[in-house]
Amino acid sequence: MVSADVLTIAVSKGRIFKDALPLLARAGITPSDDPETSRKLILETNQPDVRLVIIRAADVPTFVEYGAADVGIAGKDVLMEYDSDGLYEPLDLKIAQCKLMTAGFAGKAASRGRLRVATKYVETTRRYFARQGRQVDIIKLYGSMELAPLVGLADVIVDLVDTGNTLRANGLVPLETIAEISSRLIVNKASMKIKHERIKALIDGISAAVAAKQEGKGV
Ligand code: PRT
Ligand code: MG
Repeated sequence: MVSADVLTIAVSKGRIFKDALPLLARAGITPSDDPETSRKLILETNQPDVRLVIIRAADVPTFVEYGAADVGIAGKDVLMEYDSDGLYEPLDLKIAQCKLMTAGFAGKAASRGRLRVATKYVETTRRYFARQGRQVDIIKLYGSMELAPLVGLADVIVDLVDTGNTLRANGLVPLETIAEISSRLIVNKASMKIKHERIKALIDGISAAVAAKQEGKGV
């Protein structure tokens, strides 16, 4: 449960952690260990009352909604799929940016039957095609989505695309953009009330860091 004196921040290692680190640093928070080399799942920070919990990207909204963490950093792709109104999403961190897209073979005629779509984003994919009134069969995969069209498992995939290199390497092309993705700061609703001052200060600090970085980029 939410502890009254400690602020717990949930974050996944990998690309989100790497990009979030400088933002947290500018907000005054420096972890004591590197999660890429440490096996610790709870990292202390330079602030005695702030700690990080290191979890799988897709688990971040769950930890925050249930109050196991006060705050979290999660990709919009994960939040769309989690689809809960039990969280606040006060800030776009503009990190780990990419697009959620459909992809498949270039110029391939639509198959006669229902389109078969392989993805790990089942709910988001279902909503996207339903909104367009297109009937599809969705095949849930946990990874290596690009393989599905190559071996005849699906006609198209729905996956994240950044440079497009992964698609290209597998002879696929990006087709339709479903959503622009970046990582968001999310906050537990009870924590937002109980720890309002501290969370407000954290949001302001990180928000200033995001703005400074965007200015540095000339955005
Ligand atoms: O790795 P793990 O199974 O633990 O979980 P995860 O794959 O969800 O975590 P991670 O760290 O790989 O991704 C975390 C978050 O990073 C995602 O939820 C997105 O919000 C964000 N992100 C940003 C990306 C990418 N860009 C991205 N390019 N996540 C994944 N990719 C993958 C994509 O799935 C594809 O395989 O990179 C490949 C495409 O990249 P390009 O450059 O070849 O187009
Ligand atoms: Mg991954």
